[in-house]
Amino acid sequence: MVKGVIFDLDGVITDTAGYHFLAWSHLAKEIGIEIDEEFNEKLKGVSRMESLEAILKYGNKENEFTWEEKEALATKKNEHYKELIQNISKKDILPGIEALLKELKANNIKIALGSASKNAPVILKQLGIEEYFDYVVDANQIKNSKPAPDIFIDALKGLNLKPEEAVGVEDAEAGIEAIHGAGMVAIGVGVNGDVNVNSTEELTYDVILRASKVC
Ligand code: B16
Ligand code: MG
Repeated sequence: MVKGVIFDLDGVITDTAGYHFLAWSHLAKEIGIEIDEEFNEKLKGVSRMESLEAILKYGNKENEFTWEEKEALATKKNEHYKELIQNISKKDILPGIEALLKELKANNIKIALGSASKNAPVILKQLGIEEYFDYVVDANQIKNSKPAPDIFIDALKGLNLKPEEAVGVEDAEAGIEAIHGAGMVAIGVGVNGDVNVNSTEELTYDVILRASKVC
């Protein structure tokens, strides 16, 4: 029987991918690189610095910047991103998610957040759903980002659960790999996991129970 669910943030709880894309494409343009939405798919679930490295590689500019310059570029992107997300609120919670969080709570299922975003705590607060979460881990606390399993391993520890007692929910390939690396069953939202849904609207308590039977 499932005792806990570990949720990804961007693309599962709320959709900030569009804001990440706006901020990255603006920065990339400044250094002479054009990125499109198709390329942006590759950045989902990937850490800030690794996203920048991927963009530089895509534009054949991976050897043009020092580490300090790269840090400055990443900070600039994040400042722009923070401006873009400052008006995020309850209306931006993806369909079905708050009802699911309520149902999980009512059934005594523990809930954690495992996000590669250093902005995750601020976003959760803006969405007004922090009280549902028994444990929150993001890239501020964990060195190795997805697809490394570290974030999900830490979330399991935080919930005091074994891998076979929890399921992970992700919208990115890197995240599914991280959930599997932590030894858990993965539910894919628009991405291939062990149990799949097309959108968060389909992510019901029944789907969680179905996934837990795969455990
Ligand atoms: P930040 P998730 C990930 O969040 C995003 O999917 C990814 O596009 C982003 O680059 C990463 O967070 C880092 O975000 O710059 O805010 O630290 O999907 O793991 O919740
Ligand atoms: Mg995501």
